[in-house]
Amino acid sequence: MFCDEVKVKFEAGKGGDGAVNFHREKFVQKGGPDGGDGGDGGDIILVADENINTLVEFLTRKSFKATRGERGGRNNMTGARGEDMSLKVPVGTVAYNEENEVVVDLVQHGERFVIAKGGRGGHGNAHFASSVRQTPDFSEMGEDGEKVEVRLELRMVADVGIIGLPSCGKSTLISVVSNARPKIADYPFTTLIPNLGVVDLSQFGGDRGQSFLMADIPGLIEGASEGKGLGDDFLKHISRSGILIHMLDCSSNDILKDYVILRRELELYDSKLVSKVHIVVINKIDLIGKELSDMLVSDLVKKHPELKGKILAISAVTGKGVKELVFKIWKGISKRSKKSEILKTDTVKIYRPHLQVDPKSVEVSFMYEIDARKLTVPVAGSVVSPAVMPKRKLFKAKGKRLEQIVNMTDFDKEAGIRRVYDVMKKMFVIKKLKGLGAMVGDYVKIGEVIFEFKG
Ligand SMILES: Nc1nc2c(ncn2[C@@H]2O[C@H](COP(=O)(O)OP(=O)(O)OP(=O)(O)O)[C@@H](O)[C@H]2O)c(=O)[nH]1
Ligand SMILES: [Mg+2]
Repeated sequence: MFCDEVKVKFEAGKGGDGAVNFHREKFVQKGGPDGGDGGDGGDIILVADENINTLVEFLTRKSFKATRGERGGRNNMTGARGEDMSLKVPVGTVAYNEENEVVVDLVQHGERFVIAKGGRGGHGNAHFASSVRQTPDFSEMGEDGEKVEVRLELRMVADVGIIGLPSCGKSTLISVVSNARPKIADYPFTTLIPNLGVVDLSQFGGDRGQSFLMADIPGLIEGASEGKGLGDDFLKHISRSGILIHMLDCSSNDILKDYVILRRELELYDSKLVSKVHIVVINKIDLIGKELSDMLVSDLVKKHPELKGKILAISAVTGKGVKELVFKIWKGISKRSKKSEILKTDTVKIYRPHLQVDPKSVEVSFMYEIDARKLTVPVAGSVVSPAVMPKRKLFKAKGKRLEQIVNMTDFDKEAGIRRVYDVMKKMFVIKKLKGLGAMVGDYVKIGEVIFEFKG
């Protein structure tokens, strides 16, 4: 089975919670804090593998979850890391985020990409010990693992792609020049899925180690862009190819028309495809004499002068002209840089918001005024009763690291809340609130939690 597009959910492992523990020994009443950190959650990693050519695995399983990190232990023991989950994908797999931006384009065998990062393990109470806080009785909870929903799309990475009407002999050609063994038959649409083959030039008298990749895709017909035949969606597999073979069947009634159909369908799918280098191959010349085949070539050139020197007449079955074609392709490939077909970093937006903004920066803004008596969510560390001060301003503090700390705080522990206030001070949230005219008792929302401003 073949599949070249699929939507998948990935959830990395949650970090383990930090531990609260105090060192205990005989004759020692209460030792120092020694609660260890939680282990980080496992990552989910995509790995490009040339031995796979389909995304079909992801059709049967559409959501993946990596394991969580373990809780920290006593004696400063860090919890075990969650296990990473590596998933193999074909070379040429592109991941898009929900905004349809390219997250990654995996074009090389063995290339790896962390598609969902595991959550950080929470710090144990040992981490929070300081000269002024000798017995911290709180720890952080583990951070949630990154959750992403992506669309994976396979765009084969082939140096040369063959396009043509059904039954012109595309699969026959790839089967005689490469290691691909597609089905060949005399009815249209024999090929239902793209085939990829390695062409080894040493088999044609070239040097050892010289090779290129060739792709054969299902046949195109007039109206493919409107979904006729098998449609034109398979053209994405030749979109990275630097050279396109346009194959024509010399036994067709009108190869001039066939050529125009191919060009038009390419243009309608993606106008960038028509500007690629292309070689016209007239196939099955064993069925006609040399005279007739020369005539077809000159007819084509007359109509399309730009094709001069770019047409080859071959017979995939008898092998006539095949070697010449292989070297013509090789010459074309060596001239160009392969890298140009990779979705480059300037067009690739790595969807990692925390890499774009300084994680420690915090933005504080006024939201609106609220009635404290009507608040339905609990306020962390509230001291001013709503009855005393019903009307309050609500502010919002936004920042990656700050929100992360709040999310990892256990609010049942007074000391945990105190730590958040310390962090707010360090990150200048208190100062910024003052600057915005906040009064003692006003509220500040961080993530989903509301705090009281204490001045
Ligand atoms: N006489 C002759 N027949 C050929 C030649 N090349 C291919 N054929 C025949 O043409 C028919 C179609 O060949 P395929 O290779 O399956 O054609 P295709 O372009 O892959 O067709 P689709 O996958 O349906 O688009 C088969 O019966 C082949 O044997 C050739 O050079 N000479
Ligand atoms: Mg075929």
